[in-house]
Amino acid sequence: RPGDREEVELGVKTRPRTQRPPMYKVLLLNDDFTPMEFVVHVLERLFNMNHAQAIEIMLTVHRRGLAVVGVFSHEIAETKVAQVMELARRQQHPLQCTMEKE
Ligand code: NFA
Repeated sequence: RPGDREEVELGVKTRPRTQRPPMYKVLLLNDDFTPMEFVVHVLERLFNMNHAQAIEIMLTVHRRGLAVVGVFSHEIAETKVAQVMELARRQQHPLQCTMEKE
């Protein structure tokens, strides 16, 4: 049939599909103003980290500029980002949180 070879080469139609939905990394970004203790609090409260884990990840963000703080479905990742941004906004901290497809 015309088109069969191209479809096979492109992986169109014949490519086996998995059922797994894409996952999203939630990233926390460093800034010069948000207090370290606030970041630790956010990580404990919203990302279920213990105090030692939260300090470790906060310091990674502080030193490297950003870190992945969790990997979630699209809906959960969006909720986490919104919750971080809302907590930061309420305390008037410039902390930024984003998400990115894995
Ligand atoms: N860099 C901030 C400070 O020195 C701390 C911080 C860590 C901010 C992680 C944002 C994210 N107070």
